[in-house]
Amino acid sequence: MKVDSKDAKLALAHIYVAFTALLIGGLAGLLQVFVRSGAFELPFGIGYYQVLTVHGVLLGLILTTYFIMGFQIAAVSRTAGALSSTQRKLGWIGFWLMTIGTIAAASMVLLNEASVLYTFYAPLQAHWIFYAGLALVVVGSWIEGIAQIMRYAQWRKQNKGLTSPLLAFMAVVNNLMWFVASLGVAIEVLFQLLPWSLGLVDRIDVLLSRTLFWYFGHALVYFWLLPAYMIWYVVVPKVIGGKLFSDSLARLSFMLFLLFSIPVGVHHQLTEPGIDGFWKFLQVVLTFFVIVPSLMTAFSMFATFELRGRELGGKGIVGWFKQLPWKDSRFLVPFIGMVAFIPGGAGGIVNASYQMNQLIHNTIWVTGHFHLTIATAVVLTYFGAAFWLIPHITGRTLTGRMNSLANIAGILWGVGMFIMSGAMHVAGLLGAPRRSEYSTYGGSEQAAEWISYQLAQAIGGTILFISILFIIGIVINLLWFAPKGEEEFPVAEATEGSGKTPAILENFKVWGVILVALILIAYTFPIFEILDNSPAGSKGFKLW
Ligand code: HAS
Repeated sequence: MKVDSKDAKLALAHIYVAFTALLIGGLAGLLQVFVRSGAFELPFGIGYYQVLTVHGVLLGLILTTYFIMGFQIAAVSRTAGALSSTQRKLGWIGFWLMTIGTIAAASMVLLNEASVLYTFYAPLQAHWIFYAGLALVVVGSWIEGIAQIMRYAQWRKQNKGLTSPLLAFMAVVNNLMWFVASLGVAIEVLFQLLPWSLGLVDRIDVLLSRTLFWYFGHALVYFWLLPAYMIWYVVVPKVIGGKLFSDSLARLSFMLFLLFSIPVGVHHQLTEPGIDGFWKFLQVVLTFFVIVPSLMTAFSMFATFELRGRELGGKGIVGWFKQLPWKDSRFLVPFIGMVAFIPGGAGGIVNASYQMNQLIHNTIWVTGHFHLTIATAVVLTYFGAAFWLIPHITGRTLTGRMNSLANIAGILWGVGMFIMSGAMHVAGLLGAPRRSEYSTYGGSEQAAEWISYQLAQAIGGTILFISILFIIGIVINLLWFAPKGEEEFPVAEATEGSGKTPAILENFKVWGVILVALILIAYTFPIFEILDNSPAGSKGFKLW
């Protein structure tokens, strides 16, 4: 079963941009850890926050969005069938809008007109073209999402009464979550940031803009995560020669993400004045609900691995573990990501715990948290998938040599991240701030405690950059030089005993109503109160 060749071209276009973003964004990351160690200064008047913006925007927003769209298009085409010409046209329109937006936003960052980091918090004010560029990226992704949903709807119309292909269903859930979540940032950009940066209004309501951002921002992290979960649930079991533990469990966990990803954004604002403690508490409780589908996923993955390991003759408590295909990079690289997600997720639970958040908020602990989650669990899974997806599309094969290099890259990534992220977590607990350049803070004793950890971050960051060079080398090989051949797009079936999938799990109307109700409950009063107590607002600042 192959991805249609025209759809493959569309997916491949996304892969090019994603891995270009990885190279440039990774280089920016290397420069950052050097600057923060205190042993290096950026040349040619380049600013630390400019480089930090390049890093966050390219890796957090561009690499992810492009990989996700490319992967999901390939996944829908592979499992629900080739896109129609209208659907494919929509895909290309979306791709070009995203690309024009990326070029516009990137130009502003390079011209030092938008060193506002990837969260573009007001009252830091960027050039309006930066905001317009990011808006185009979001609009482009909506159009691409619509194309995928249309293909899924067409499949369901043609196959009435049947359970839809799991991967296509999962892509649809991720797109729906993305639409509802990105409405928040669209409103922030269109009605607040653009008029303010164009000089049409003088001041901005900072709390409102941050609340709209985080309405979007937390779901954004699950928009990154769900494609990794698609690979964990559907691809990895096939790679190890096993089966998906349960189709129903996988669909239920995705629906729970749809419900609970959005009404939880205030857990990023727990220290922010202007939101009543009750609403913070409510959103913290809802945050604990969104942990459940990840625990279900962990359970399902362990079950899949154990069932397969025992099938291969593994005995005892850990005997099955040894039977897994440790030399296959399509398994090992995502697996390293899964392992990293255990401390990464546990750190998230600490962050979400109201009182503990007071200790870690705005410290580099948070940076450590998201380097374990997005920058390890998620991106290692993307890389593991790229190692079969690219050759599947280009009609080439992953050779034994490239497979070994891929394993080395994954292990280097794991080691580099363990050192860098571990140091970030500890330094954060000692009070080291995030989003800050190297500083001795006037020779303060407390700041002196952080320096050794910053050096460790530089060591970890360097190992990570070496891993990026390996990965780029493998991608180049798979794109243009690997031997011609057939590479499988692995899709697992569910185990026989797992039962029929209940139709309710595909009833988007029911889940949609619950989603809207939860959002209204979690956000109506806080937004009303913010508007009601709205201050004069802030002028824009350019502190770089
Ligand atoms: Fe987070 C901040 C809470 C998950 C990303 N998070 C961030 C930021 C980012 C981010 C980018 O409540 C910074 C934003 C900024 O710039 O300010 N996060 C959570 C919680 C979860 C969570 C409760 N985060 C993620 C994921 C991310 C991500 C996923 C990216 C993809 N996060 C927070 C909070 C903050 C925050 C607060 C704000 C902090 C502040 O004050 O600023 C949960 O979803 C985590 C649940 C996950 C688990 C782990 C399950 C484990 C699995 C692996 C199984 C392993 C296997 C392998 C099978 C419970 C599924 C077998 C292994 C063997 C060893 C055999």
